Amino acid sequence: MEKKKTFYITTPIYYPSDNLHIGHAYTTVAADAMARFKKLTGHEVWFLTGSDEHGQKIERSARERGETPLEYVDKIVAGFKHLWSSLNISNDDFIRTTEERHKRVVQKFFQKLYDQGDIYKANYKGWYCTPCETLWTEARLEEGNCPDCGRPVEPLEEESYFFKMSKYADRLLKYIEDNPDFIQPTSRRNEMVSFIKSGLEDLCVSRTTFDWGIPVPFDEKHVIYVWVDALTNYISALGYDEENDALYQQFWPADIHLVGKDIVRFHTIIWPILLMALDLPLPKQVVGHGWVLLDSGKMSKSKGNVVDPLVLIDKYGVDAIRYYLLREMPLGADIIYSEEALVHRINVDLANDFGNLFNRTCAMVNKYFKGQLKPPSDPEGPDGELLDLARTTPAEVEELMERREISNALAAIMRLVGRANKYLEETAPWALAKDPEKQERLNTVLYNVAEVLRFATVMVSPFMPGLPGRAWPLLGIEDKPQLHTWESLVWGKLPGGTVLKRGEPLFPRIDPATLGEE
Ligand code: ME8
Repeated sequence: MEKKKTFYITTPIYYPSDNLHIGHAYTTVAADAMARFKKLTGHEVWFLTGSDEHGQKIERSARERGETPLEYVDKIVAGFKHLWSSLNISNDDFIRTTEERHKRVVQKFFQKLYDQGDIYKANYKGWYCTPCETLWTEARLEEGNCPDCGRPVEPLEEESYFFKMSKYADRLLKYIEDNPDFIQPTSRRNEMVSFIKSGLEDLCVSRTTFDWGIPVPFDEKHVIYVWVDALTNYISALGYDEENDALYQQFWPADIHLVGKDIVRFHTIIWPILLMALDLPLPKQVVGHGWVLLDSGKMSKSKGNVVDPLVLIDKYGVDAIRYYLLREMPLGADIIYSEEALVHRINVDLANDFGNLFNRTCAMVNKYFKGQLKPPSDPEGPDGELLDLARTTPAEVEELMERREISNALAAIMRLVGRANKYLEETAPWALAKDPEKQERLNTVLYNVAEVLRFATVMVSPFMPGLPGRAWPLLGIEDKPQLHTWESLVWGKLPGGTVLKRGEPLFPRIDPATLGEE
């Protein structure tokens, strides 16, 4: 048997300093859609997410609440896991940086860099942004504040270990030039290239003024810098440098690190250089997506404007929320979240277009043929255009997903759904039904639309994984898994004799007047 191609995708490991909001949910849902899509199209997939539990920020938050850091993060991490299961996330593993399996790998990693002379001790004098967990030299500050988030920084002077990052700058630049897909989208790549060209400083990789972290193995009064600790999760979770490293052997290098644009720099400069220093393969691609913003700017607990995904799931259903996020966010761009836009998207695409195509089709097949379709006759009239679109859409979706354009991939699927709705208007089965001589034509028209619904359901399944379970019974093929696969998207596989059922609407229309009601 041919060996399946592998696909390893990761999300950032989130800080358990607070509960997650709709922005974090976007990253994980997008990674999940990519993972599921690759699985559907025949890959061996490993999908990793987790929590980044060390560092000064977490230690402070725990102290403010009178808890130990571990007591504090345990509760929040349980919330992360609950959110991911509520969002139907199919991760294969969840790594916590407080786990022994992670700490061991980080310490060995650090020790190797030290042993080969890439880490040295010096005095650090600079500035620290605690929310970003980032050290800055005076020259990089913008008006005295953190150049990333604009918040105030704190002076820092301590004895630290440094990693010789500057030594590898030219090699990294060459790698980025030789691998134009390494940083996506291109706008992010350009930013990173100019950041490197402006000069890389050596990286301060240990701290002594707090102790919530992984100890430096050869000097225990230092803890390892939280970003070095965190980035290593992508290989520690695979068992790199451990006795059982089968997952590492199978899945590294990662195909995609999906991250928000705020942390592209860590993933495309610090992380590849750390790997390069140890002669390890670099991730194939880092995709930096945009932000989910609110009218009032970025979501933050202190502004009290955080959108809780669990509330939305309760209200609108998980598939609708996933669809909204994935359809709305073009690769690399920001979106402004509003509940009005969410409801509008659900009503237009899912209730009026997709759900309605199901309702109309199942209702007509039941009314005219007591539910049972027969094999179609030869195509005529507008059939050709519909069939052509159905035949070409899967390849188009695959190509768009390869370009990481999730929103466009969904738009392509919805174009087929929209075309089928238009086809019903053009062929007017309700008029054909009145003519006893047109019964064969009526069957063909309804068969074609039912087959489009099968195609569309298979194609949207990675994005709305809850949908197929509700849709297959309506199409009468819940017990025919061979018709749910990507390979089954060959026109005409829906068997004649299939019995379609009527059911509850898949996506009930939401009355915009109910907006804001809990
Ligand atoms: O940065 N819109 O964790 P974090 C879209 N622990 N995405 C958003 C968002 C928004 N408004 N807000 C957050 C960390 N995100 C580190 C990562 S990885 C080795 C360590 C998403 O909890 C986005 O993906 O601050 C961003 O990169 C991530 O959450 C940051 O999560």
